[in-house]
Amino acid sequence: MSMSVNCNRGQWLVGLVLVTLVALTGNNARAEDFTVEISGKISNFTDPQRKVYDLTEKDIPVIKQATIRTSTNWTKTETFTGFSARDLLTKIGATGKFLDISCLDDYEYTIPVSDISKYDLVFAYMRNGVRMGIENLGPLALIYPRDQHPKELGGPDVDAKFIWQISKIVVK
Ligand SMILES: Nc1nc2c(c(=O)[nH]1)N[C@H]1C(S)=C(S)[C@@H](COP(=O)(O)O)O[C@H]1N2
Ligand SMILES: [Mo]
Repeated sequence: MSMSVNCNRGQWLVGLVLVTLVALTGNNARAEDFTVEISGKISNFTDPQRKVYDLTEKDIPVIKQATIRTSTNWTKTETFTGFSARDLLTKIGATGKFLDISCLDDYEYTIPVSDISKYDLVFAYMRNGVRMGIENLGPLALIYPRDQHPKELGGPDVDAKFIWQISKIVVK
């Protein structure tokens, strides 16, 4: 009798620990989750009916990862890691000349695709090894290698291209 009581209590505790773990990891995963909708002149779709490629966590192992260590208008020298812009365009089959980029704060900016072939730009989701939440420039920020090309990329016109809180990209 006392055996079965102990056993039940043990099972109950294991159950409680498991439920807590699932709740904790579930919340963490959601806080870091992102979906950036890419549309326009692309030929690979995650949703062929809507003709969009939803860039998500699932693409991290699929698209080449790259790192840029640079200062920005809003940070000291830091390490930004994320999707290689060049490989991203290849994987989605982009054929346009411009990217119209929209942000969660309604900022919009258009960058030429030639910037991506000239400089290895990064759509970063990680800053100094820490995932970028929305409150921390996330979910994605476009990073130029400014410190590596100070003459060409040091001016205020390029500062406007360091686009954070990216939510949508249209290839034109
Ligand atoms: N999401 C988002 N990204 C943005 C902006 C913005 O308002 N929202 N401002 C741009 C501009 S105009 C500049 S100069 C740089 C730096 O902006 P800051 O000087 O306000 O930090 O970020 C760029 N990226
Ligand atoms: Mo700016």
